[in-house]
Amino acid sequence: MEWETTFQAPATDMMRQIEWFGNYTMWFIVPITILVLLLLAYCIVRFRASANPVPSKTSHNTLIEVIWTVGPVVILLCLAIPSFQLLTAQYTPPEEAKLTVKATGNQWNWDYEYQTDNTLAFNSAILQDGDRAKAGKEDRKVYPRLLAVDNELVVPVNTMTRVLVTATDVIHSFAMPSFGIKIDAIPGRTNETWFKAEKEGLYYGQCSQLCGKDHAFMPIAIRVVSDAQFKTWLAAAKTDLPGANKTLMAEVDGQNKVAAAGN
Ligand SMILES: [Cu+2]
Repeated sequence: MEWETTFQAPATDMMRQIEWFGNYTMWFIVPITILVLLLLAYCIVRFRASANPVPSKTSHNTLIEVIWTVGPVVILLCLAIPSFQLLTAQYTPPEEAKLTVKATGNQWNWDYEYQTDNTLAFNSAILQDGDRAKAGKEDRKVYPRLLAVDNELVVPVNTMTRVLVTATDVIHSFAMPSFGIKIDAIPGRTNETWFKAEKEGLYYGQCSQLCGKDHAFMPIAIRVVSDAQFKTWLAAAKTDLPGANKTLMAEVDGQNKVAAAGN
């Protein structure tokens, strides 16, 4: 959507919590900024040289010193407690993962591997404008330039999904804003994160660690579908990935058209 100024709409409970914390923090930031601005303005006007030619020589005031020490401590505690709770929640999956996928960052695309019986692995790279027609991805609202990819990572809705993240060459970062996840992809090391997407749809993220010339051109696209659609896609994708993707796209687009018609 155009002119968006805040976070993308959350698709996981984790992102909802992050959004809440962001808004909560604003209730501290805005009043403090206004207070400091008003104090500054007052001092500039009230104590300017022409209005106040002989400055006060006061250097200590116990009451004010106690207030400006205790006040910030209380404010920091109010921020720290929910912040640490949120951080803990991000590292504590509420349940065992039902699906594990591995995302490997390369200069400048992603490899995805499904850790299921008969592993499925494929590469996901930015969608070139010349390939749109062939891929059936001509609608730029659904498949935006610089965000759309050739092969999306497909996952089932409402399913605890573990993501193992690593890289082959330099440090990349696997980030999906509407899921509230962002984790570095480091060569020789496996990082782990998780998400549980609550809404079907197509979500976009980008590599979020400067990784060279085409850093801006290695988007991440995750397609969240129903359990049945995922099972069908997974079975078909093992032998024919482009075919499986096309079938899934036709089905999902068909659903959207039905929804748009008001059924
Ligand atoms: Cu990268």
